[in-house]
Parts: sequence; C-alpha cells; structure tokens
Amino acid sequence: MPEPHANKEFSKSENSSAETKTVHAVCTHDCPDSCGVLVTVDTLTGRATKVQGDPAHPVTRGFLCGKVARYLDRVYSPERLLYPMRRKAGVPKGPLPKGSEAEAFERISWGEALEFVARKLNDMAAEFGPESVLPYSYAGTIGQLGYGSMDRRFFHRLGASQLDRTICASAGGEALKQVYGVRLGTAPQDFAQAGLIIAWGANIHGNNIHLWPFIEEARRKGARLVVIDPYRTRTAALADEHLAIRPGTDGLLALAMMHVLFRDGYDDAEYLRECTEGAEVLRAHALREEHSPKRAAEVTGIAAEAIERLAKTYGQAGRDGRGAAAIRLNYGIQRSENGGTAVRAVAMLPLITGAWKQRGGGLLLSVSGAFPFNETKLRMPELMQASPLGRAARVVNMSELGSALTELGSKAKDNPKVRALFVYNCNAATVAPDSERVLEGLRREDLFTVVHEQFFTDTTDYADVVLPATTFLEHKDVMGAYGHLFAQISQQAIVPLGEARSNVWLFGELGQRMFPGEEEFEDREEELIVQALETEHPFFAEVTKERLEVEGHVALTLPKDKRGESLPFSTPTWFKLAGGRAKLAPVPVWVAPSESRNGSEGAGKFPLEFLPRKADNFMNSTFANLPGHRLMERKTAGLLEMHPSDAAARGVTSGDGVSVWNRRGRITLTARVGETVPPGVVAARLDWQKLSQDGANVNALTSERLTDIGGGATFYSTLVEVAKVRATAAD
Ligand SMILES: Nc1nc2c(c(=O)[nH]1)N[C@H]1C(S)=C(S)[C@@H](COP(=O)(O)OP(=O)(O)OC[C@H]3O[C@@H](n4cnc5c(=O)[nH]c(N)nc54)[C@H](O)[C@@H]3O)O[C@H]1N2
Ligand SMILES: Nc1nc2c(c(=O)[nH]1)N[C@H]1C(S)=C(S)[C@@H](COP(=O)(O)OP(=O)(O)OC[C@H]3O[C@@H](n4cnc5c(=O)[nH]c(N)nc54)[C@H](O)[C@@H]3O)O[C@H]1N2
Ligand code: SF4
Ligand SMILES: [Mo]
Repeated sequence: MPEPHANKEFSKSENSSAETKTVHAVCTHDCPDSCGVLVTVDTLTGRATKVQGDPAHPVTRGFLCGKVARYLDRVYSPERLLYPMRRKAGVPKGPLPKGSEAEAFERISWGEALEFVARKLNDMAAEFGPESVLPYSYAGTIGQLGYGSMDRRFFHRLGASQLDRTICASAGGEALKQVYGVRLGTAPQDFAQAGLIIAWGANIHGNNIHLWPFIEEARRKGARLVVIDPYRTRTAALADEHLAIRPGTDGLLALAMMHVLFRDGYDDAEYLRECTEGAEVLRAHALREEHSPKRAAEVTGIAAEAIERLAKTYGQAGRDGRGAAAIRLNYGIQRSENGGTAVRAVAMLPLITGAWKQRGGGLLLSVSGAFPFNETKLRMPELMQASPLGRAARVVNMSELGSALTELGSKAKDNPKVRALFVYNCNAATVAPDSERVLEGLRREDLFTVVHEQFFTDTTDYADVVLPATTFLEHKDVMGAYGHLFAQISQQAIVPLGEARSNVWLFGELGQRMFPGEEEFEDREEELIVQALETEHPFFAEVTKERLEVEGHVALTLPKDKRGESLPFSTPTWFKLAGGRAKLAPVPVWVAPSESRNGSEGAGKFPLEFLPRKADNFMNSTFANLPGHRLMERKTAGLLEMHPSDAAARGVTSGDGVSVWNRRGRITLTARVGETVPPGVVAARLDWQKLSQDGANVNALTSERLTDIGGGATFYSTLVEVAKVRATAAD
C-alpha cells in the first residue's frame, strides 16, 4: 500500500506542528452526511490521535456524530481483525461467542490466502459455472472505490452472478426517478430558508444529524417542524407536531394531502402546466372520496383535522411572504411493501404546489444523482463479455439472500446453485432479512465463504476464510454524497494496521492472480480516482483531482435558472404526475402491506406491527461490538418498546422478558412500556446476533418479501405477536 499522504493544505494548518500533521479524510459510512474529517496524526509514531469534523465543510460544520467522534476506538480496537485466517479443519460453521472467534481460525499469509481463494473460485467456476460464485456487498464504505470499482471488475471478469443491491434504498430511489427522472433534491443548507419542514420517515437526530442545524436556523426564523413517524424519535419529541402514523400508510396520507391541495386550490396551475405531465389525471384520482382526510384518518391513525391542517399549512407555505415547504423524506417509508408507491406519492407534493420555485422549498430524499462519477470506467461491465460466460451474468437480489443460498439454482451450469459466497462491505448474517434462512444457507458445508472484514462478526462465524480490511483512515478514496452537494477526497491518514488491506487492493491482487497480464487489475487508488473523475458532465466542471487533493471538498457546479438561482427543479422539464417512466399504475394507488393491520395477514395470529429499527449509536450493525458505543446505546439495546395498551393486554410491564415471534422466527427481548410507539406497533433495534439474548436478532422476524417498486427489502412490513416469558426482577 502507498505510504500515508499529508495533504499539503492541511499540513500547514494551525493544528499541525513538528510532531503532528492534519490529514483530510471523509467518513465513508453509509450516511447522508458524508462528513469531512480532519485526522490528527502523530508523525513520530504514525498514530492517529484525534478525529474532528472539518470546520471548512459547509455541511459538516466542524462536528461529527457521537459514533464517529469515537472512531479511533474502532480503528485501534484490540479486537480488530489484522491477519488473513482460515477455518481450522473440523471446526463447524456456526455462532462463536464474542472474543473466542480467533480460536476457530488459523493465521495464514496473504500469499496463501490469495492462492487458496483464487483456486477455490477457479474450481467452482470450472465445475459448476462461474455464476455459482456470488459476491455479497453493501455499504461498509460508500467511497466510490471501496463501494464499487475493482471488486466489480473482478467479478465481471470471472462471470460471477451479479448482485442487485436492494437492501436499503432501491424502492425509494427508483420511485424518485419515476417522478423526477433523476435522484436530486433540495440542498441541506437550503432548509434554513424553509417556512415549513416535514421530516417524513426521517430520523434526523439519529441518522442525519448535520441537517439539524439548518432546521434549527429555520425554526429560529419562525419555521414549523412536523414529524411523520410511527416512532417518537428525538426529532419527533423536539418537533412542533408529531404525527404518529401507522406503518405503511404514508401513501394514503400523501394522497389525502393532495385531495385537500386540489380541493382548496393550493395547486400551482402555472407550475403544473409548465413543468409536469399528468396533473389532471392525478387531480381526479386525488379527489376521489377514498382519499378524503376522513377516510385516510381511519387507516393512518392521524385525525382528519390534523390531516386537513397539515395539507393547508403545506399549501400556504411559500405564499404571502411565508417561507417555502421543504420535505425531508428519508428511507423509512420505503422499507414497506408499498414503499415505492409511498415515495412516489410524497415526491409529487412539491410539484403540485410548485414548492421548488423558492429557495428552501422542495424535497430531499437523495442527491446521489448529482455526482457524475464515471462508474462505467471504474466497474467495467463489459468484462462480463470477456468472461467464460460471454454474456451478462444472472442477477441475484441481495434482499433474498436466504433463498439464494437455500433454493436458487439446479445442476445446470447456466443456473447453478451458489457454491461460493464472497462477502465484503457487509455484515450479511446480521443485516439481511429472514435471518433464519440466511443462516441455514451459510451453514451449508458445500458453500465456500470468504469474508473481508475489519472485525470478527456474525458473518465471519460462517466463513472459510477471513481477510482483514482497512478502515477509512487506512486507505484513500473519492466520495460523493447522498445528503449534500460536495465532492470530496479521503486521504489515507495512517499505515494500515497489521496486514489489513483495502477492497481495491484485495480485488486487484486476486484479479492479477487469476487473470495474469490483464491491465485493468493493475490500477490502484490513484489511477482509479483519475478514472472516476473522467467526465465532461457540467456538474463536475470544478471537480478535479488536483483541487480535491488540495482543498478536500469541492462544490458541484449546478445549473442556474433564469433568476440565477441553482434550484434543482425550478425550470420546466418533464416531471411525471401520472404515467411514470416504467410500467406502473398511472397514478399512485395505496394498497395495505399484506403484513400490516389492514393487510391480508393483519387479522391473523400476529396482530402487532413491528419496527426493527436502526440504533442511533450504531451504523446498522457497525460499532455494535465496541464497548463505548454499546454504553451509549444501553438505554435501547435489547428492548422491545410497547404501548401501554398492548402491554396491558398481554400482562407485560417494563423490565419483563418477552418473546417476540412470527412464522419465521422468535427472539427474546426486555419490554419497555411507554408512548414511544402508538397502539398496535412495537419496536426494537438492529443488533448483532451474538450480542443478543438467545443469539437471534430482529431480522429473525423480517421477511424476504420485496417492495412494490425497486425490489427492495421490507423490514418495516413485519407482523409479530408478543408474550411475557419472564417477570421483571421487581415483580
Ligand atoms: N445512527 C445511525 N445513523 C444511520 C444509520 C444507522 O444505522 N444508525 N444507518 C444509515 C443508513 S444505512 C441509512 S439508509 C440511513 C437511513 O436513515 P432513515 O432514512 O432515517 O431510515 P430509518 O431509520 O430506517 O427510518 C427513518 C424513520 O422512519 C420511521 N418509519 C418506519 N416505518 C415508517 C412508516 O411506515 N412511515 C413513516 N412515516 N415512518 C416510518 C422509523 O421509525 C424511523 O424513525 O441512515 C444512515 N444513518
Ligand atoms: N432489521 C433491519 N435490518 C436492516 C436495516 C434496518 O434498519 N433494520 N437496515 C438495512 C439497511 S438500510 C442497510 S444499508 C443494511 C446495511 O448493511 P451493511 O452494509 O452490511 O452494514 P453494516 O452493518 O454497517 O456492516 C458493514 C460491514 O462492512 C465492514 N466494512 C467497513 N468498511 C469496510 C471496507 O472498507 N472493506 C470491507 N471489506 N469491509 C468494510 C464493517 O466492518 C461492517 O461489518 O442493513 C439493512 N438491514
Ligand atoms: S456517520 Fe454520518 S454524521 Fe457521523 S461522521 Fe459519518 S457522515 Fe458524519
Ligand atoms: Mo441503508
């Protein structure tokens, strides 16, 4: 690996002295904020001594979230995985108690590890066909290179199955594209100008903290904050109004808002005419009786008056000198069976009122579409043609991992069973839905599993080979963001610990071994960054490697409208209010998720809607193994939050042990009775299996069912039943 690089600009900064230097890195966790991070490094020892938010970054504004403020606990954790290891002969695959994992494996050299993995992949490809190899990755890092570059080249060239990365955002991302054609939205800084802010399925304090200062600024100027979330998040508790909607009913709420907007003349006729298609069809649909606030109230659990008020406040925003309406739509609502339709409906609201015309107005889900990185150059999909397959490989949906490992394929070489699973950037055993099936698949003795990781996790417990991965302090990358509009470079601040290696290095080495002499596997971080930036796209007019190296972050060059404002959708284009860009229902039609109180399975044995939520102090499953982070999360880890009415009906009081189950699985948690959830809804946090009571986590209960649009995971459409298993010690 190259030696760490001291950024010229930052090494001159006042933080630097003869003994320390400051390096510009970027937090590469899967978070909308993509913070600029200044890393202080002791130049004598080479050790990082401090991380802080970059004060010069207009969205980071000098602070990091609580979890990454303690990032050095992760980098220098005594539990870091530092050497390649191979499962010892005779040790069965399966859960290992935390701290004992290393005993199941023996250390090997990188040379042996690469040789072994290359040979196994070659053997599998030869015997069963290359599609028997399945890469499985998500967002351990969202750096352009670490997330998807050399890894894709490698698997394309091999002819491995392709992975459809749907576990997080594909329903919402696809729905947004159906309406707008692109993933763009309101800049976070512009929220400071808004007069009304709706946080819709958006846990801002937990997941998107750098938006909060802009919301506070708007509120100081009189803006109102409304939170639409079944769960009483900290953001909800701090809002002017919290609408505790029933899960999976947001599409209907949005239609009811449209009903009022059209009925009461809050639609912007000129904007609709100039910028959209299908407004008349949508108007007729929205005005149907089933979309009246009264009818929507019965389903959503939000009073008709509250819906009327919300719609009117939304319609009046931006008029008569009031600030515009900004919706922070986040991914919460699209983790439902009907989540694509829900996002599609919500995304239409600012088109109806023309909220995009003013700074501060509009909607933010993701702005990832604003970064024109040259992904084709990085990933080289054309290599699939050069593979033994000579065609595009089959596609496996990552949200169906359990089925892919237990049911998919046959003896035929053109549709083989999965024989080798290569996991990187992902804690698959913990985060994938229907984990009982996933684990059944991972236990298969005829499955060869490689895991590239920073730590021993629930997933490494099933690995044949584990390979040590670098943290974002230990490798270089280039970054976009999905929650702001600055491109950044993340410098390598320290030498990798032990024998940890980056994703780029690993797949480059494997590529060179398996396909000797093929140049595309010789590129490393420096070359790949140059390739990532090879584009004529005007948004990158100012984004050059040279500037990124010196400045750390560079603003995108966004187009300006005739007033000279760079607002994403203020000028005429082709937004679809009816019709969409694919074969969708012409207008959004709300259908209850089958696993919800109004759905086809709602009246059955499992009456409670379950929210298997993210932890505010972890990043999905990342950080859950670190004592300092667990301490921060202690008030919610391992708990089942229940409404008093549901608890009373089951004789449960706070502190009781409860069993939570459905057809797919069963877990044990400790009850906390209170008003953080509405009646009929229970909530718990995602955590490692091995750190949970009974060794099973919330995903034992979730299903592989996919969303209506985008083939996404439906974590938040899950029904369960709860019973007391153990009284609290106080009883
Ligand atoms: N601290 C922390 N930060 C994170 C993460 C983390 O695990 N921890 N994960 C990162 C990742 S991968 C992502 S994708 C982002 C996601 O960030 P968000 O998009 O905020 O995603 P969620 O936390 O899944 O859901 C947001 C809120 O939606 C609510 N919700 C659930 N169902 C419904 C519903 O039917 N309707 C409505 N209106 N609301 C609903 C949930 O209660 C939750 O409070 O956060 C990132 N940031
Ligand atoms: N019940 C439930 N399940 C969920 C969710 C939920 O809200 N509830 N959220 C879903 C969502 S939105 C998402 S995005 C997924 C997230 O699923 P994952 O992407 O698997 O996220 P993490 O749990 O953070 O695990 C990432 C792993 O990558 C490793 N890693 C980090 N950097 C690198 C690197 O550079 N190289 C390699 N090789 N490894 C690295 C980390 O050590 C970590 O173990 O989970 C999904 N699962
Ligand atoms: S996790 Fe998000 S908020 Fe925290 S430092 Fe990283 S980018 Fe910033
Ligand atoms: Mo995610």
